[in-house]
Amino acid sequence: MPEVHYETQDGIAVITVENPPVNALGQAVRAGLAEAFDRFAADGAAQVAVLMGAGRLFLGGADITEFGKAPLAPSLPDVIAGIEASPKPVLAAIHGAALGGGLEVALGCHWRIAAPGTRLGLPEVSLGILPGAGGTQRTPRLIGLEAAGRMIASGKPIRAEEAVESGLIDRLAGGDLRAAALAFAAELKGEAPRRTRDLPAPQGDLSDLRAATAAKTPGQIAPVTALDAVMASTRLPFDDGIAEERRLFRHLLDTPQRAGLIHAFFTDRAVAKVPGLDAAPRAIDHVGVVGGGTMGAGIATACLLAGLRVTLVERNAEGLDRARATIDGNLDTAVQRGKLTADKRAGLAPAFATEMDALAEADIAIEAVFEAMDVKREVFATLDRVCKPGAVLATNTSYLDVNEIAVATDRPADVVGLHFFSPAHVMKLLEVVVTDATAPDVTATGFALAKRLGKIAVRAGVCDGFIGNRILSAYRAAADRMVLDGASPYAIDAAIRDFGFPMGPYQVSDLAGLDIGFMTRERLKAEGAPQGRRATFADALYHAGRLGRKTGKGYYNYTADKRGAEDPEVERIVAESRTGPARALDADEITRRYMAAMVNEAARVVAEGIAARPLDVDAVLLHGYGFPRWKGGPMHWADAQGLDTILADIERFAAEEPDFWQPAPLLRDLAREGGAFADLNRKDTA
Ligand code: 3H9
Repeated sequence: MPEVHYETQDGIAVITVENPPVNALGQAVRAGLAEAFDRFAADGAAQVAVLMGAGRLFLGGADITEFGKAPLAPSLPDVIAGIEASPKPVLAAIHGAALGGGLEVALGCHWRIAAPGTRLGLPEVSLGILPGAGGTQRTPRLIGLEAAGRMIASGKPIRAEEAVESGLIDRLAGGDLRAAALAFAAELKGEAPRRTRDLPAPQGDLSDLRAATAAKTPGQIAPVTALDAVMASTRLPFDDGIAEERRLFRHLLDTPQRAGLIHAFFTDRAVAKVPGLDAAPRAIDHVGVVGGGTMGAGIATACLLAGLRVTLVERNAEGLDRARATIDGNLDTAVQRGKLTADKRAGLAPAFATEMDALAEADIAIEAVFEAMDVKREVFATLDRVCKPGAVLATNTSYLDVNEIAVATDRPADVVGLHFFSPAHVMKLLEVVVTDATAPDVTATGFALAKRLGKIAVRAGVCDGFIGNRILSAYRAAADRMVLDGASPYAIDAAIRDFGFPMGPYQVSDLAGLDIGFMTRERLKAEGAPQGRRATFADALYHAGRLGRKTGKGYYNYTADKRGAEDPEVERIVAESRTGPARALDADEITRRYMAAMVNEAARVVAEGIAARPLDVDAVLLHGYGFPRWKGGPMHWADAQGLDTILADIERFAAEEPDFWQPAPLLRDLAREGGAFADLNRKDTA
């Protein structure tokens, strides 16, 4: 049960919020705070109050699980107004983090002291809302309009060291925070409260920041609306500014973007809780990487950045030189981007070897060699021979059958797929591909490694493409069909960007290289996979040497414009590859087809157990494929549209091309029962 403790010491009331894990400001905490400050007002023995958080941080903000439900009194703005109105001084003593409503509580206190390294921030826009408990009015009064605007529109926390310079906090605590706070409070005895609301209204204008924010966060409502609330502080008296903030906050609370972003927040945390998996991970300290191409070097970089010991094996000295150069480049870029200090960078390097025996003591070996089954099987047979008992043997394949790779060893229970996304030291997603034989503690080790690397791991079953690439190939096939039917690739890219993806599918092709898609089509043909209508225009571009960015031309022409210009030559090649008359498809129709294909295949992936829950699909598309976070992922988005709407679309498309557009049974059943994908998340995580 959440508790707000009250104790007095030497004329100082110490009020401590204890609501693990993050001291969220749910109804019980708000009521407890109001009661504690009433008690302080009436307590003749207490001249000053110190407000603290128990556990690892001060206050983590409003209780996000209450959003979307009926509001419960007392409201956070009222509780904060009560604290600020206290006739006796109140000091916030902050450690760990003060976020969102947590920082707003601190701003309602009269003074603030923080432990070094504490993070202070107003991250509400990342949840689709704005600081709704006075943050947009008090922050600019304390630190100025521009600094407050930047902090609120970005949602990024700042460190206490920076906060003390800007005036957001008054002091850094040396040593023990409680002792430092009590000493500060003793100085404040008899002082008149210093209320943020009484500071002069800030002056200035945020039009430039608003324009820059709108350009940086296209499609999102919260960041610019938050700036509108901050601007209100310049023209309205404090109480009217608070009322305006409240109005805008309530408006955002009701938007689908808020629902999508909060779904994404909880999804990021829920994916690690794999239903039925409770094994402890194996210890990982020493990582072996086999293969030093872009992928292997990226994996090695990610492990080095996480402080792991790395040994990288390549076939020969040239291979090692290439790997070394790539890793050096990755680390140098990390320094340039401020992600790594030059000092730390100097100590980071893998051990290099040309013999697999060098992996004898590795706790995990991650293979990232050429994507061919015979090559992989040979590597795994060798790993089986050289690696110590208990080592995890992982493959980074993006589509090959991991079951088949596993049986190249005499220890298939130790084999798992770890599908990194390129660049592996940057991309957040890791698919942990579990075979028929993978031991639970090996799966758990994949998740533990991901956490260590700062990545989001998602459990996936074995199939061609696992979760992400399998769904990608379905929506990409829908896009290709639209091109064959009459849509221009540029119109498709534009519609998909408008939906919120950073790039359309043909821009992605240009980035990846058209040879990749061509090779996949050839492979599937050789494997006898059902072909359907082939993207003949993509073959024609490939044969014309238009392989994408790397050759200067693909779907777009990069020779004059680095961002890529539309090219009439491509329109001609596409038109020539059509077998029937071109028909018009508008942006709405394009988006409907693209999304229906994505959701339909995702439903199959869930029904087959390739993804354990719909939320696992959402996490994969959000972190690996650029799905707009404020739409929550394809399954959340589909629920928000109504599954009956998606089903009706698929049935309409099926009337034209039944081979391709068969409704997934899970989608059809849920739509007919009036159910939602979210119901399956709840059932499996209960
Ligand atoms: C706000 O304040 C609005 C106001 O302006 C206006 C109000 C009127 N509520 O992340 P972790 C759960 S908006 C409920 O793994 P960490 C989380 O789901 C809020 N639950 O820990 C997880 O649950 P589980 C502004 C929350 O140490 C568990 O706590 N605040 C909340 O890696 C542990 O979380 C924010 O946006 C919450 N506010 O990181 C801060 N926060 O164990 C959001 C967490 O069942 N929170 N949970 O999976 C964070 O950024 C991180 O949780 C934090 C700790 C940095 C605090």
